[in-house]
Amino acid sequence: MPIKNKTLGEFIIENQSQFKYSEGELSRLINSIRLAAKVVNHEVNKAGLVDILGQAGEVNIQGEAQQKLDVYANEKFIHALTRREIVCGIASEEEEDFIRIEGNNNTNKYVVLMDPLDGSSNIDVNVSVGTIFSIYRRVTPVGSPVQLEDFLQKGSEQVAAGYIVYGTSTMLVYTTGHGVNGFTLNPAIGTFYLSHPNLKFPERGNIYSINEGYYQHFPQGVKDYLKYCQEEKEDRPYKARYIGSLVSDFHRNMLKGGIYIYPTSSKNPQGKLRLLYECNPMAFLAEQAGAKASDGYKRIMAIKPTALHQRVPFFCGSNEMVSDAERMMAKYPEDSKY
Ligand code: P6P
Repeated sequence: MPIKNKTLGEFIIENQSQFKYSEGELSRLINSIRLAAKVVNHEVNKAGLVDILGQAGEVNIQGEAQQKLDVYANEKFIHALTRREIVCGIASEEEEDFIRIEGNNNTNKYVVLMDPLDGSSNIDVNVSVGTIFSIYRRVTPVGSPVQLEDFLQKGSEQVAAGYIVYGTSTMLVYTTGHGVNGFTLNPAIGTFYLSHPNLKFPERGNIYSINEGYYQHFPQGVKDYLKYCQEEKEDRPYKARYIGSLVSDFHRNMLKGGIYIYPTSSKNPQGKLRLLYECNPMAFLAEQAGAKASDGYKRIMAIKPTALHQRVPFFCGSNEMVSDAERMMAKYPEDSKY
């Protein structure tokens, strides 16, 4: 008889045998992310009191230095990941270079890449934000200091990935390569409960998410796709929904069906989103939920990274919708200007 309202902890233990490496390690990894998520969630939820508590850089009424929330989130996730003797290196959107964790004689086997607080500019206007994480096994010899190549692995090599969305409720959604499951935090007791088992993107939806303010700067293939979305046909026009927070747009599109696009433009010649800690983890989740993620031409998780903070164009969501967009992009050479 399945446990009613299974907790994240029970779910991890129940499923850790699926994890092809040492069973306990994944549990400790996900548990450290769970802990940091609760700490950050508490701070994000009181951000609205910042005028009382003090702006970033000031001293708040408790006499503590008020930090920018993305700096705060970065520190909390690094601390939680460092304590558990499993991670040998961390790369973060907030850190120029990767961080070596050399405890345990460099015998820790995992690297974590993260965007600790994506969409943080939404905080000031009380709109949801998220944390995105991506987990790999190191490829350099255990026992030696972690190297850049441990981080520059294709997305297809990820062993786990997920996000926390700090929205009307706080959810942790993750995959270890055996489907996608969503857990909702009960803030009263600080416990995540399995609320969305085995999440799947609908094959097609009627929502498209893109910043149309840059329309004039988009490649012609994107302009063609937007016109396709907006024309009067049997299932169109689609609805435009763009929150300005990748995690929130992705989460809604996964539940309802939809496509998220952040293309190249004359303003962002490589696109805006980062391959390693935004696109790859969201692409892993998308594929595990039966959907698709590409740069408009090729699978995101097949791209060989060349730099920690490299950017790529990102088309992600319901299979048939991403395929429609790719069909229009294919009419123009990949390096065609806007
Ligand atoms: P723009 C947030 O900064 C982010 O990385 C994503 O979460 C979001 O979808 C996108 O950038 C918003 O960017 O240029 O539309 O404001």
